[in-house]
Amino acid sequence: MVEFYKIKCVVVGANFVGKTSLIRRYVTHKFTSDYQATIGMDITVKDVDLTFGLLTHHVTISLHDLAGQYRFESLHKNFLKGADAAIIVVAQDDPDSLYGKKDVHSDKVISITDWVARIDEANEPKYVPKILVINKSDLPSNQLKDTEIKVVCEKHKILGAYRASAKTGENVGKVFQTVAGIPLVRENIEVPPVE
Ligand SMILES: Nc1nc2c(ncn2[C@@H]2O[C@H](COP(=O)(O)OP(=O)(O)O)[C@@H](O)[C@H]2O)c(=O)[nH]1
Ligand SMILES: [Mg+2]
Repeated sequence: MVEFYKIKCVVVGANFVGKTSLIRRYVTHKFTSDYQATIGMDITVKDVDLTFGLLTHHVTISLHDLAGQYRFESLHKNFLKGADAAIIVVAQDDPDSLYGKKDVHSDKVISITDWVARIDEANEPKYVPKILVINKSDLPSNQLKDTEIKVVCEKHKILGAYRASAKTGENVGKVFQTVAGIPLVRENIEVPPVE
């Protein structure tokens, strides 16, 4: 028995944290170190099969990759609208990607708190499940401790947080498998009638 689901998943986070690389790693199993800033947005469609024993669920995820730059902020609301899931990406060697900052080029780095607020605002009253990815786990410099990540996730009701690397592929599959599971849970939850 196969059930089909289609979801929109937005991938957000500061510039240079590895959003495009994570998507590319998951979809093409490749990593390139040439840096290509995303202009506007890219949409990549990926089919994922989730099998629970005898049952297989076929989930089509359209991954929407947004340029993180402040100057594209006017695009954000339309981009975020209709999201069924969100992947928020930070880089372990860049605490600003978690906490936000104004940088030297007066290009604002949006904090996770702000991303969560924007995602929720664009989709209210619908709740959008969110996964945090702490990317670049292959780098020796880790400036984000588990304890501080957990504090942020609890505050924002984030569903899962994975340390991952687009470079080595560590945990990348798990991130997208978790996303693929989101529509299954949402559609199948039923509130029992009050007796
Ligand atoms: N070491 C390391 N570098 C990465 C990783 N992911 C991305 N990068 C590099 O970080 C830079 C920005 O990546 P990109 O995917 O374009 O970031 P985006 O701006 O968030 O889409 C590029 O030079 C990538 O090669 C990773 O997991 N480990
Ligand atoms: Mg990009």
